[in-house]
Amino acid sequence: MRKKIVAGNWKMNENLQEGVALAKEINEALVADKPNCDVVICTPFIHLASVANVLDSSIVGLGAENCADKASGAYTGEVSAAMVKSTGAQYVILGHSERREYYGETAEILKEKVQLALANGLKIIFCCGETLEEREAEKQNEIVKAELAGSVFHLSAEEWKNIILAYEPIWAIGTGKTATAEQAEEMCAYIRQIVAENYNQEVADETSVLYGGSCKASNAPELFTKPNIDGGLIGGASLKCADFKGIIDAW
Ligand code: 3PY
Repeated sequence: MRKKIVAGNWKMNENLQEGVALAKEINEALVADKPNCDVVICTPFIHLASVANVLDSSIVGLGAENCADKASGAYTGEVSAAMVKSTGAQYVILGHSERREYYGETAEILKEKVQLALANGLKIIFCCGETLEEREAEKQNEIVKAELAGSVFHLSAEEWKNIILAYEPIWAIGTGKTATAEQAEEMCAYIRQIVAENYNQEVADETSVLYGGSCKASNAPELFTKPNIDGGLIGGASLKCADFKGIIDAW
């Protein structure tokens, strides 16, 4: 059975002390009340090593929000997949629309990042999703398929075991607008279908497909009843322990 996952994406929030305190609070809440799903928190690079020290890794996984498309060398300001791994993190988010839009990350760049993350033993939460204009033009399936084909569909079935997909419609990120549970389910089902076409049905059935984009405790229960939605990638609502726990408790 594929994994149910709730993953937090802190984005560029929380200084080091605040981040460690939040991670401790989440860890304590989940040690006291064990989740029915895998839980991961993805933090800015500077938090990773300190947060790794306060998490019980059997209950809360840890991830970065990005990694470099180069292995090492003269790339001022970059953080490699190997460096991420050395902090104790097990996951990395790649392909978030904010990285694609604000930092020019193309399918080719993401493909390099995917290879390096896998080579360094990281699991990847790979994001895809369409803009409002693309949805209005009914191009959402085409866009999502191209994003996956451009960066991850070349992977072997063995490598694919380390891929978690996250469908994040761009029009629902940070806007307070959520896709309806039906819209989210429709796309997550389509994603599973194209994974089956590219690999096979068994691989597709084992792939966790998350929904992201203004997912919160109030809408998670409905989203999580949908057969093709295996959890959430959570932005703002992962920054408060009670809100994040409310989503985890929806499983
Ligand atoms: C959001 O919920 O806004 C996200 O972008 C999660 O990655």
